[in-house]
Amino acid sequence: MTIKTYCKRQRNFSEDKTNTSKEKTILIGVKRQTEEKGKAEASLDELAKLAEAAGASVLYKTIQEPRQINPSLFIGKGKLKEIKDILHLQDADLIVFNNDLTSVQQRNLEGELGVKVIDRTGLILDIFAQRAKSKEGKLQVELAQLNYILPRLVGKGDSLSRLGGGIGTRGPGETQLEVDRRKVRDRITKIKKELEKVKKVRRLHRKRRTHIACSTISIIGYTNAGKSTLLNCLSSAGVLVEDRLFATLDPTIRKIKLPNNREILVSDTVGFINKLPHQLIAAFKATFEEVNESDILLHVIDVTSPYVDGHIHSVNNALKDIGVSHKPVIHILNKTDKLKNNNSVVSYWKRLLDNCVAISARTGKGIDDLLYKIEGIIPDKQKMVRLRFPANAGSLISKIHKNGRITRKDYVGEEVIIEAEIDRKLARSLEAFSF
Ligand SMILES: Nc1nc2c(ncn2[C@@H]2O[C@H](COP(=O)(O)OP(=O)(O)OP(=O)(O)O)[C@@H](O)[C@H]2O)c(=O)[nH]1
Ligand SMILES: [Mg+2]
Repeated sequence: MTIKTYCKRQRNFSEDKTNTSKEKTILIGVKRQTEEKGKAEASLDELAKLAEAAGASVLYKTIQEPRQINPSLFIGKGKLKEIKDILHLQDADLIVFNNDLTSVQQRNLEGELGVKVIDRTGLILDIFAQRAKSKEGKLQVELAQLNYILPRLVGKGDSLSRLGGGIGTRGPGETQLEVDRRKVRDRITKIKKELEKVKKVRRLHRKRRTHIACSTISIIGYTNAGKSTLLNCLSSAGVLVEDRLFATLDPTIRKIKLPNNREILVSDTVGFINKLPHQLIAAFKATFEEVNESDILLHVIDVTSPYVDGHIHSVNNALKDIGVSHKPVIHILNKTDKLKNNNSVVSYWKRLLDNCVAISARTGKGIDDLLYKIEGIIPDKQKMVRLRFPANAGSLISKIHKNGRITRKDYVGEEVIIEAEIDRKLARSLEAFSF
């Protein structure tokens, strides 16, 4: 596939969606013999939700269990015929595989079936491309897409280019391929540089936040679990909530007050999903840095889903991938308003998971319990202090202004009395002035 054909495919896909004519889609899952049937079906149901989130309408779903994977087509001849028969009856525009395809398999399948074929990763990248709004989000998605297409840019020069060119490697085909590859690599380098700049700004913001000694927590969890609804419930943030996979791409940060009046920062994050493309995890590293810097993680779980187990497992794996599995976690069993037999499901999960709170982010039930739980766990980085300074200690006073929250400032004779909430470290350095 060349860049031109890739871009054209993406353009066509997006244009179809803006015309509101949904792409009619067939989904194919290939089940390994060791995989449970229920799991493979659940994964295909999830692929259907992903396809819908991308703007497609699903006509047909099928699972194949081959004894051996056919390297050139991925599926067997029998399944290929079944798909051809369906295509004969139904006018589908797109076939989505639940498994990763090589570019050769993708091309061969398109040749055999005469319709566009994409894989799960390509589909998820498309959703992210549609949803990215901020400059950083767009750059991250583009980076992931370029890393996805780079090994897919194939042609006659594919193996020859690795040998360094020379006799037998020249010709218009290879030259175009090399140009394409170079363009992609150049763009990747440029995006990485731009992301580095954005990262610096982020770091500065974060430094300011840590300076003002505010603890931070991140809301994480499987896509559609109710993370943004929870942030809205805690802070009236007005974050977009949708019954769609991957509604949130750009992290939102809001300040909230705990029952003891302490202020903390809470951030919403992009959701996880089973088989989240590694290109996306790599590209969204900067976003996940927020999670890395958090004092606590709030793991939101849609306790009404039939796949709670798998979702928790995927999230825990993703947390390991981004290196934050050592952080304290509060497990939040969400959407309890939907449970008919509330107690048994909730108590089942409470037995299995540590630090559990049952809530409904929609109705607000259980939110107080959650706030008390956060209060009990979050490290106390701040301290209330009472200080007396000589009038000429202006630089120390401005340090408190910058890094803390002053609640009282009085001039008494030649002295200044200050009451403030400041970082414990700063409090220690000012101990000589306390009274
Ligand atoms: N009944 C019920 N529905 C909820 C609750 N919390 C969230 N929802 C619904 O679940 C859907 C997804 O909610 P979001 O808050 O967008 O979920 P999210 O985890 O932010 O999803 P992504 O950003 O896509 O990863 C929406 O339709 C919400 O209205 C709840 O407590 N009860
Ligand atoms: Mg969200």
